[in-house]
Amino acid sequence: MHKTIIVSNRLPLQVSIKNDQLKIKPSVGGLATGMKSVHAEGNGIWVGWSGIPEEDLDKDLSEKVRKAIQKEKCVTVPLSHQDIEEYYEGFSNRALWPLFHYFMEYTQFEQSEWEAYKRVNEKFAEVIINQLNDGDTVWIHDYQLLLLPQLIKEQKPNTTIGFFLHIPFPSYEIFRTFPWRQEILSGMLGADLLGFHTYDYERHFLSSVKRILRLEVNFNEIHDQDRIIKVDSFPMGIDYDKFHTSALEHIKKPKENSEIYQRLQEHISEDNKLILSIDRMDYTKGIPNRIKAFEYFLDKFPEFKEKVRLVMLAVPSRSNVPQYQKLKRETDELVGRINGKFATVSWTPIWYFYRALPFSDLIDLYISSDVALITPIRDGMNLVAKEYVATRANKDGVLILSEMAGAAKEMNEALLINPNNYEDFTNKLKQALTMPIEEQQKRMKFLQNRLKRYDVGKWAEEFLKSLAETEQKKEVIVAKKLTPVYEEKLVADYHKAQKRVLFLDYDGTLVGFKDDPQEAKPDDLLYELLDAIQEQENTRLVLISGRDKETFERWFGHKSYDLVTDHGVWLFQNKEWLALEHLKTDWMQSIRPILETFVDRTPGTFIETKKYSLAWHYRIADPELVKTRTLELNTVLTSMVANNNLMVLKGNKVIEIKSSNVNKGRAMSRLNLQEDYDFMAVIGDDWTDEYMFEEAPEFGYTIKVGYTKTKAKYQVKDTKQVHHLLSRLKKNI
Ligand code: GDG
Repeated sequence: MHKTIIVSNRLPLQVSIKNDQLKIKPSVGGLATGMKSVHAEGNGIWVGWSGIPEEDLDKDLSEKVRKAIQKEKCVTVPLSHQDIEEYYEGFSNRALWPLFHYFMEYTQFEQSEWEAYKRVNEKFAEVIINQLNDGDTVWIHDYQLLLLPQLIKEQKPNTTIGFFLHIPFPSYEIFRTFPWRQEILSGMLGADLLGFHTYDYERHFLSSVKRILRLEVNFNEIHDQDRIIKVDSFPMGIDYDKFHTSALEHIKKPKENSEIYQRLQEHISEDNKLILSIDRMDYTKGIPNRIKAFEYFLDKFPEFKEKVRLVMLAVPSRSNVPQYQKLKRETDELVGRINGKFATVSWTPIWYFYRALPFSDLIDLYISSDVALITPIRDGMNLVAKEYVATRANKDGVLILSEMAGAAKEMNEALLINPNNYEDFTNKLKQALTMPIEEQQKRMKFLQNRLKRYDVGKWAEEFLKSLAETEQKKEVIVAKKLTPVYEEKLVADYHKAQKRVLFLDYDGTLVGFKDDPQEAKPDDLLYELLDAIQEQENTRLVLISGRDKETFERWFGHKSYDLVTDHGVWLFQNKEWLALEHLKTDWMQSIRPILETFVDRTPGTFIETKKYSLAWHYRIADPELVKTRTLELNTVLTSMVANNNLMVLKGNKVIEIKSSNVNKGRAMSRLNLQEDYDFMAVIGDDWTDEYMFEEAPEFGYTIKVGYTKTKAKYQVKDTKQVHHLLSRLKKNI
């Protein structure tokens, strides 16, 4: 039975050892809840670090921990103190975390930490590969493991791999500053499905893939050689029922022995309002900003003094990292200053807790607060905002939420603010504190319905469903692949045929793409290969290309293969050029100046002037800009091409304008009709070759280079595979 392996930096367990006594408790985080059913299903396992460095365990204890963890269907990745310091606190939290949250000034790029990051990702890969069987699915979580998808894919190409990023993916302008940007992207692309919280993160990721790796992106699919990688957004939800039910229970039967509860009760009355904020103590959460904005609020609207209180829970986090220590000091000082400034004998404006609270206290905080103030500077999603909504049993309460949290994208009924705009901040806080109950309930109802529907279980289910669909896509590609069986048949048919013909496109088929088209000239190996085929009896070799006749004459004029150039205008046979088509070229005078304006406005593009066509090449231009420009060019050209009997052809990173009467398919059928062949192969890589695939007779082998959509019967990966195939045709092997 196939299993799902969940992978995250930390296991969903709290492992502690006191006086050699081992204690294991399941942790209750959002991810653990969401994955609960996936983890519990069949023989599913969870791979991650236990939280205890290897040096802190002797051999016996280490074995005990391993076994106890195994009972929970978990497998630990052993990490040392040095691993944690360099890979987790170092690279993950001092380089990736600040950069991905747009805190560029906090980033530290250390080569040794990058090495540790690679080393630990490899450790994870090793553990996972030991657990993997054919047909298993792996779902990897978060920024500590960005290289892991590729590490697994390389060793186990048939594994279905999903990856979910819990933090934002920054815009290209930020991501491009990252020293190891290429490696990180390639690492992630080992996955078959990449999930993000919001469409914006997905968009930023695709933009970096296009610009940095220069891969083809079709809507939300990335084409990387023989693979299609899907990218999508899946906004993570919460365990709605758990929060909602706990809230109902607490309201019905308050836990009176809770200190928090007692203190909250002292404050609650008709006139007094509680404002709540809960975050990890992290600079992305906007804690100092929030305190300063609260100070501004009390100055601006003094009528709220002694009437409101901000209850601020900051949970200790990453306290070994200097920026977090600085943030803690700053927060302590700010709270002290503001409480000192406003406090009266009976009132302190801010209640500040720097600690983690038990779940039950968390619920008391949620249910007792009139307003939740969730104002991160940057946040992947923010689950606290969702949890507050879920606990509002009477549908009252107001959520103030920063636009910079991923959650804002699906929580429009909250009061959304820009955390840097203090005016907006204070006005919305006043609006929240004075909002009529009917409006509170109306907004809350909408929010609750959505969160209930798309809860964390649904989130996991949707992700896995989409991941399984990538499997079906793979099968479609596999169906057309020129597998060894088809290859054998082709080679055998070729060798037993009496009369054979090969139509080979040039760029992208026999040679790879170069930034400058003139650099793609044939080398000795290619000549030898083509000569060896041509020299065989009863074999006709035709190179058929969109290239101009002058270039092909220079490159192949001394050879005896047939050449078809300019998409089918000219034929070179027996050392002579024959015009297959008679075409007008006067249209070029009006189209060329248009293309020139596009070259001027699109750096990295150029025009190739052929005898019968004009080509606008954009191989090294910015892919996003090119996308807009090609749309624009198409619109500009539409009316002109219709009047002149022209057509616009979109090739591989080129747009070509030429007579609509001419195409490779038409040329091919003209040549072919003259004789009786019993073997035919047509190989090409782009759109212009589709005409040949369409024209080819049923018995012909039509082969597309690359795995994008095609009418060809078979597909091969790249020019290397074409060379391999051709080399098998030159002699019977
Ligand atoms: C990352 C991304 C993304 C907090 N204090 C206590 C406590 N909590 C629980 C909350 C909530 C969780 O911790 C915090 O989740 P967030 O989503 O708010 O933030 P991050 O920890 O930064 O999480 C974030 C998330 O991943 C999921 O993808 O939303 O953007 O940064 O569940 O309830 N729980 C208890 N005591 C506390 O004192 N028991």
